[in-house]
Amino acid sequence: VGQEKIKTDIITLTRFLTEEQAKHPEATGDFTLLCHALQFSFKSIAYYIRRSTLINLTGLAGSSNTTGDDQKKLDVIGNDVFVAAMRGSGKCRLLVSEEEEEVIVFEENKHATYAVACDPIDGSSNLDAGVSVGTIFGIFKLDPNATGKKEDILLPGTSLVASGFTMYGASAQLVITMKGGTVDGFTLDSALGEFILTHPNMKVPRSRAIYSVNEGNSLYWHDPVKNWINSLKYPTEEGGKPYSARYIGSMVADAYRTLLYGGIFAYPADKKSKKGKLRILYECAPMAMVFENAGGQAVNSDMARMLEVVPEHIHDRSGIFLGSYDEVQKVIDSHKKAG
Ligand code: AHM
Ligand code: MG
Repeated sequence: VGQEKIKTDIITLTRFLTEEQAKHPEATGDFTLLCHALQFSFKSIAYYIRRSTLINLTGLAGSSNTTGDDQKKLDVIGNDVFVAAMRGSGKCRLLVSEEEEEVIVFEENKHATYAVACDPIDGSSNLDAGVSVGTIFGIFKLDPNATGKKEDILLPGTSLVASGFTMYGASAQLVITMKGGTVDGFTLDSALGEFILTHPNMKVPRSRAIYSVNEGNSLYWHDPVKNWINSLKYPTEEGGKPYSARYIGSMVADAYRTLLYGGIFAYPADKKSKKGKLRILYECAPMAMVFENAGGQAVNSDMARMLEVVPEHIHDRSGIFLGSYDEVQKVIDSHKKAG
């Protein structure tokens, strides 16, 4: 490589966060410190996943989490890493994790003003096969009157100050967005140990003929969902081409592809999973914020804006449709037609 081609002025996540903070004179730096702790947990999880087959981290831990899933050893480790990072940041008051039945209240961080919701390792059914998994996170600024109860975090996605995810794939990709801001993508340079800004200002393509759904559930789908998927597979207009199907079974990986290529990802509520499968606080809402800020849409199975859904319990689930603006609009329109 010629020397002139080597990029020396790179934007690391640390630099990016510092520059973001500088745009907000009122900022205390707490959010930046919280994000530093987050990025450390992503790097650690990436490291353990990469080495899992070598260091006996594949398989079950012999326990199950709150929602009855068998926990993998890596689920437990990912959660422990995350909890420790949030506690150690000093800036996180409350933490909701998919792997923890109750909200964790960090009494030692009494004056911290942030609450975090996370799924430390999402898509863990794919782990032992080396298929991409991810971490999803949402950050809320606590109400000044918050007293550190779980009710303090039963908030709609519109209250998120930041959200995003990291995908542990061929490389680790971090996507982050802040309230009213852009969506920016970083790639972990493992040698440097830094996330490097590689995808500034991401926009989801307006439309794309790709759908991503677990079609094995179609027996249980409600008619509007069946009709919508059929309209993609069997176009009625002259010369219409059917959509392509892509489904990895890791929300983060399916969402990341959808963000880059366009299309739609769906996990609808159905006759078996009446409230859907994915969790509002740490799967649906953070992803919905990413897609809206990237110019896409995200709705629940009632075709309501996902970001406005208020969970009643920390592990509440929802149906979800997210992706390219026009592709989500098609779902909304076909549900309207069904009345
Ligand atoms: P998990 O949090 O237990 O890993 O489950 C969430 C995952 C998502 O990543 C993915 O979109 C979905 O479950 C796949 O579910 P299914 O195997 O039913 O298609
Ligand atoms: Mg999970």
